[in-house]
Amino acid sequence: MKATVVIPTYNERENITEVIKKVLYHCRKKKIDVNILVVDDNSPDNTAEIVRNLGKEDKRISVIVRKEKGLSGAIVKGLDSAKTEIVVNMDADLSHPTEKVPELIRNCEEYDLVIGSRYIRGGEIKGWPLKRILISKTATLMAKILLGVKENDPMSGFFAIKQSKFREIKDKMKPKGYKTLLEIIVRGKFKTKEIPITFIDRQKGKSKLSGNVIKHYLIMLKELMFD
Ligand SMILES: Nc1nc2c(ncn2[C@@H]2O[C@H](COP(=O)(O)OP(=O)(O)OP(=O)(O)O)[C@@H](O)[C@H]2O)c(=O)[nH]1
Ligand SMILES: [Mg+2]
Repeated sequence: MKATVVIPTYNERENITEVIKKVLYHCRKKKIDVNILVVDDNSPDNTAEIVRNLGKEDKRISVIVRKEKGLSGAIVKGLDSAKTEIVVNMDADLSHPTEKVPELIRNCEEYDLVIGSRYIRGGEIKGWPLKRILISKTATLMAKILLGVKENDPMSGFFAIKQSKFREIKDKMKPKGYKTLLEIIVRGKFKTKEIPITFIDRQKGKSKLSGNVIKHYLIMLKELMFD
């Protein structure tokens, strides 16, 4: 069983080695042959250099460095560049449980899209202030009502997808897109499964969230509604 784990990064020097080691460990335990593909947007903190050095010792680890900046573009690049049919996307900051990677991959044999979900029974968020949880839940509810999304956590950054399915919609993805999974769900209408995860707030490194997230989200909702 083969898969690629894409990890988009911007200034994740403090997290990247640990997240890679943990993913490799859990996949080995479950007998999954996994490659790690980091997509770094030329981070000034040398994240890419760290990954390149890891890759010298372990051929499963590689890095793409982009000149552009933007999370969605980086994810699209990673999903498209992987050399396996099953591709996982996850954050570098250890917010997503690395031990769930094998379960996402296994389920992706049957389903086109498998979401690591905070908002189904058994899922939870640790460390977010109430305000942030409420904003996230409101955004999710709006996607359900306005876009007819059935999934409970369409804003998750942790999911597995079949590359062949992703490629069907790749050209429609907005390069400046904001919530990549939501865009994939709306454009793809794939056979989807959600698996509960515990999301833990970032412990190391700085948040990349800009002050304009809510505004950007509303613009994106409008675009997807009238697309
Ligand atoms: N390549 C690339 N990666 C990015 C960019 N922005 C964020 N990332 C990465 O995308 C993942 C999610 O970003 P985070 O900053 O953790 O976003 P968040 O989880 O909403 O916010 P935090 O509370 O800071 O954790 C992390 O692995 C980041 O390093 C970007 O512009 N380009
Ligand atoms: Mg994060």
